[in-house]
Order: sequence, then C-alpha cells, then structure tokens
Amino acid sequence: MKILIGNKNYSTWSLRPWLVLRHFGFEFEEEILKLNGEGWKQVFKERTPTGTVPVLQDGDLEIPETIAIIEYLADLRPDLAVWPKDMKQRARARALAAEMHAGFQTLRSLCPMNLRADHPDRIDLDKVAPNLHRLESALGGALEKSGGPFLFGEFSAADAMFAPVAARIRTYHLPVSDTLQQWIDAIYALPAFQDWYTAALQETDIVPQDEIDMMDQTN
Ligand SMILES: N[C@@H](CCC(=O)N[C@@H](CS)C(=O)NCC(=O)O)C(=O)O
Repeated sequence: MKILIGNKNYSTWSLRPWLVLRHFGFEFEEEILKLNGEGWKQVFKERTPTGTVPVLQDGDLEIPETIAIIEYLADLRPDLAVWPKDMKQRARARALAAEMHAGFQTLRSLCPMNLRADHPDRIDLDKVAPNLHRLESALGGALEKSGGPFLFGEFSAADAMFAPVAARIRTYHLPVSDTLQQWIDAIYALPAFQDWYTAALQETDIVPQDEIDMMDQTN
C-alpha cells in the first residue's frame, strides 16, 4: 500500500489519512508530490486522478479522496477502532468528519496549515469567531462526553480529520477553551503526529499560497 502526499508542512488533506495509517500501524510507503516548484500542477495532473493529494494506492485500486481512504482503511481492518466501535459514537464521529470536510471555510482559508511557522496576532479574530465557536461546541461537546483525551476517548479518524485544526490554532495562537487546548496538546503528543511534525520541520520548501505573508489577503 502506498500513499501519495503533499509537503508535510502544509498539506492538511495528506496529514489526515497518513495519521490513520501510522497511528493504527498499517504497513505503507509514502511519496511526496511537492505543492511547489515549477510544473507541480502538471505533475499532480499526471500522477493523480483528481490533481490532488492524498491518493492511496493498493494494488490496482487508487483512492483519491481523504474520507474514502479512511473508510477503506477501516474496512480493511474492522478489528481496529479507526472509527469508534459503538454505532452511535461512530455516527457522531462520521458527522464531525463530514462537517470538517465541507465546512470551517473561513478558518481554512485565513489560517493555512504551516507547521513550521509561529504567527501570533495575525488573524482577524472577528472573522474566525463563528468557526471557533462551532469548534468549541462540536469538539468541546465530544470531549466533555468522552472525558478525552481524544474526541471519542481513544484516538480515532475523527481526531485525524481535525488534526490540521489543532495545528492552525497553535500556529496562529487562536484563543480556545482549556478543553480544546488539552485536546490540541494530546494531538501534538500523539507519536504518529510527532513523526509527521518532525518531518515537516525538516522541510525547506515554501508554498506561497499557504504562507500568510505571501498569500492573497482578500478573503
Ligand atoms: N477533496 C480532497 C481534497 C484534496 C486537496 O485539496 N488536496 C490539496 C493538498 S492539501 C491539493 O492537492 N491541492 C492541489 C491543487 O489544488 O491543485 C480530499 O478530501 O482528499
């Protein structure tokens, strides 16, 4: 099994299924397709079905969508709790994952993931307030019910889906409750996340569209 991913410093969609692969102990290879450099878009078009990463390759199967990759991994190993074992908890976890996939647009566009960076006081908090408010109720609510440290107790695909949010909150010093902060600390302490983060810190490529000093500020 092989996963094509983007630069670890920047690629939020790659981080999510990679965390599931690593945390749950799947055997896999990875290849980074850089989201920068001359002709990178052409490389993406040639190497991936949708012009985007991540892509999971398993024999003749090629899966280009994050949630579908995670579902495939959960199907491959039903003995692992990729999603929570309890059916109702699983439904809640999948709802959160779907909300992350489709929502939080302001946070995603104004606060690109940039693991190497530290950018306090750069974000207009009024603009991201509705997204932060929803994070507090969605993630905070799950954490209060489960008692933590992760959204449904043990680390699951729901946490993987929101891991880039943890990174954004940390990089841009966004204000969050203690409950959310403890979850962010738990994400950063997860060995699988640490592996990704350590590799991200060693990267030197710059993706201008994800650098707050270089990106289009007209949002
Ligand atoms: N819907 C896709 C989104 C994937 C995506 O947008 N990936 C970004 C990298 S984080 C990408 O490949 N961007 C290249 C481009 O937009 O040209 C998924 O869920 O996996």
